[in-house]
Amino acid sequence: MLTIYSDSHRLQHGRSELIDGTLKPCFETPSRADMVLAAVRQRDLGDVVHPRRHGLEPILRVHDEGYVRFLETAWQRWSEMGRDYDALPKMWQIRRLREAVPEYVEGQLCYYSMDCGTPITAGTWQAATASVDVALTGADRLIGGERAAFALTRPPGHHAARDYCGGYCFFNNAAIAAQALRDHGMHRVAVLDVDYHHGNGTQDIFYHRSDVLFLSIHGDPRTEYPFFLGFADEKGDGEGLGYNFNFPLAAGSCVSTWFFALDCALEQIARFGAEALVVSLGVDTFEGDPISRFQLGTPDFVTLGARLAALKLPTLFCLEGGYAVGPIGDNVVNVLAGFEARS
Ligand code: OKP
Ligand code: ZN
Repeated sequence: MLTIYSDSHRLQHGRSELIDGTLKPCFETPSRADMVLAAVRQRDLGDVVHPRRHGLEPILRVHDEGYVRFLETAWQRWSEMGRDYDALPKMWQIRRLREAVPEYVEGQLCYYSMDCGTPITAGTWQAATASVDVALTGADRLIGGERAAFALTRPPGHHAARDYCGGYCFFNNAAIAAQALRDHGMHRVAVLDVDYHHGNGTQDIFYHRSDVLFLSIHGDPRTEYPFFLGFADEKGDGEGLGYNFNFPLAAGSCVSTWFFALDCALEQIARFGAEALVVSLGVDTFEGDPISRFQLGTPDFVTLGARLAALKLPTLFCLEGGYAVGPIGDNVVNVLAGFEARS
């Protein structure tokens, strides 16, 4: 399988994250992508190519223009004020506060962020746009007739909604790629999110649409991040009613429970008549993940890949989470190798 990769991911390197009451080094690090790339090479998954630039147009197909312009200018405006540290919001536009977009950069940072764990740095814009290009170059391959491609996207994307960042995500790589597939003649596209955390951003983007089916298997938001979305009764709205499926599972759920949910999701994808599949591939479902609580073992990821291959669809994998840095490469490549073995 072809891998698309860009070194620009390295430009996103947040300093710290608030964990258990103290600032700790960010879980979402450049070493994650390095480890995945190393495993791709070591296990001979296939060629590794650089992305082609696609510009802002495909991004603006799913993201709000004000939000995109904010991200483009945020670091410049933030550092002009003499700040040399990561831009993180300290307040949110919660109930009964003004809804207008603030003018000042710090107010905008609060307005366009979902949490305080998604640092904007000097290199964020470059890294995030390169990550989108990685996903779009993968989508190009599918449009060109290839069976599958692996977009080694970092920073990840699935928590980024139409007009906010969060959960280490700025642009929704998988959603932008799914939209590109639609725009290039694929009539029905399914996005399956297997990351431990609910793909609130992707759900937000496609919630009112029937041409893109969204499905997510994740830790129950009653106890897990992102808390405010990802419940089973969210089924889509308007035209999109019946085209959104959430499979929240209790934190600590066992492997067979997880695979049962996967089977339910795959059945819906087949019923939908998808012409292409985008997989938001987070491997933080791994038993050793430091911030998640499912129990998949490294060999289980081979099974996941094989089950996905059984759909017989052109498939684009976009990397999302996975924070057990040592095993992340094997876990990701196991999915891709399991897929290839059954293709
Ligand atoms: C991003 B992705 C843990 C804090 C977790 C945010 C998690 C973002 C996950 N104590 N904070 O879906 O893997
Ligand atoms: Zn996750």
